[in-house]
Amino acid sequence: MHRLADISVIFLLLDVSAAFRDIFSYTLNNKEYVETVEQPWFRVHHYRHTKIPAEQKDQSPFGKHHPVPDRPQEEKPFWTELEKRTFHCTTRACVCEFFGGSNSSLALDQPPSKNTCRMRDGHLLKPAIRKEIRMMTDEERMSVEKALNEMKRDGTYNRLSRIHKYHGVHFGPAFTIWHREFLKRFELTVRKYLPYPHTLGIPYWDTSLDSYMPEPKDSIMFTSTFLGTTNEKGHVIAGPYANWTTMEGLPYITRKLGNDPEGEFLTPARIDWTIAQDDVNKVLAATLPLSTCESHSMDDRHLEYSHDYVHFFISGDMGASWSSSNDVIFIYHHSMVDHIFELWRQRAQNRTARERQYTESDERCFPAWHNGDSFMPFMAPLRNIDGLSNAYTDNMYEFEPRPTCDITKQDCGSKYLHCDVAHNIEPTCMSKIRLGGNCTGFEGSRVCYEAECVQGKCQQIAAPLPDIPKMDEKKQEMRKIKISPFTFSPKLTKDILNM
Ligand SMILES: [Cu+2]
Repeated sequence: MHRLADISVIFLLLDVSAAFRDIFSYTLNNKEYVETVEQPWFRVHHYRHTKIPAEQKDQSPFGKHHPVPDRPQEEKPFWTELEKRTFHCTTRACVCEFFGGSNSSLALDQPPSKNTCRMRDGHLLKPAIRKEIRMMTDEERMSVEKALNEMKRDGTYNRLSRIHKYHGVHFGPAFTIWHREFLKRFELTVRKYLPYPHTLGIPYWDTSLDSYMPEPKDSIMFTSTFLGTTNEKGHVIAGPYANWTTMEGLPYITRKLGNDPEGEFLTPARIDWTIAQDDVNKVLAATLPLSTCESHSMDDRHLEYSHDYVHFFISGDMGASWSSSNDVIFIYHHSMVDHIFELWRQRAQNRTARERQYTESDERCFPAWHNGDSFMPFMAPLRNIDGLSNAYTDNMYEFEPRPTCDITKQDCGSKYLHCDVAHNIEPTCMSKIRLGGNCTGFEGSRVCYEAECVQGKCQQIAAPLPDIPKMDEKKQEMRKIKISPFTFSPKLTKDILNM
């Protein structure tokens, strides 16, 4: 007889306070058994994703393309005439008119050597560089913040955000590429507001750097230096995006960090899982299939689900697709999603496959607007399949690598990041923790930003920390370091798992 036949009850418990640990409880022969499994994927429990009953097709998000506007308002045109002429472009020569530059020919299919656009000041338009937000210099980050604020003030930010509000594509294979194209357009706009010459693109926020600190909401990201702070109602009232108006006419954006029990950041394990996939359907996945769909798995680690969990963690405006683009986090987060998508493309596909491989149309699995040959909602004349073009990252933008560190170079290249050598097999970059934040398990390390980790809390330091040595001095010092400043302790590892 099969062993499981004796089991009267099986249930899965995930103790929310025990991150990265699943607890399975079994009743066998009237006795209780508990199995604890440590896993790298999730730190909170997620309800299983389920298929939509086929008969509910038209009432469900499967069959409804547009999220219901919460407050229909007077509609201004979404795109300007200039944007309509240039925003489909995926070469710099083609998009040149948007920047008021000039080139020898405006033909769409320029070879790379002719993919030029000379700006009025004589500089050539270069591809935008997308950097992890903590890897930018303060000056670079502040210039992007300034550009975004100008866009917010003159209404451009909210005008573009409305395109996502009403036309954003989710729950299926076109999710990644629709957002890729939307971000490309948003980035072109940001670049116009940035002073020339520059190559800055929209930053990406790699939330896996914040994923395994004791309290992710204590990250340096949630201070006025980066994303800003909120009041007790969740309104963003300090930092670069304080008192931003919303598309719905509110005078502030809202975040409720950690309120949604399903919310969590990306984890390195789930990012690597996506990059390791060889089946296109595991990345361009049918994430909300009908019950009649048999060919698609609904693995909780799918990129779109992982992306959802970040929205849920921030909550407030970010918690719903009709309001998420109110918050600048939407842009930074989707830039990271696009980065993961590109890392997968580069690893799993050659140039030809990148432009051709797309999930096969199947109306039992996803609606027609996800099909490869369908127009991208609100971004015609582009079709979904055009979103797979190599031209995006050949011509328009590129990503700087995610921060890393190793045992010989325990430095992630940013004063806002910490190289953790104690809690992982490999040294890993993580975000620094803000003053007053929970740093349990990191005592003795430099995980606190301009503070010291004492008894599990980032506390004000009596004397300022010495200045970060300049590069040459730093290299010399590295040679002197023989042992890690933070010794591995199994007990500390256990503590952090228990938080
Ligand atoms: Cu979206």
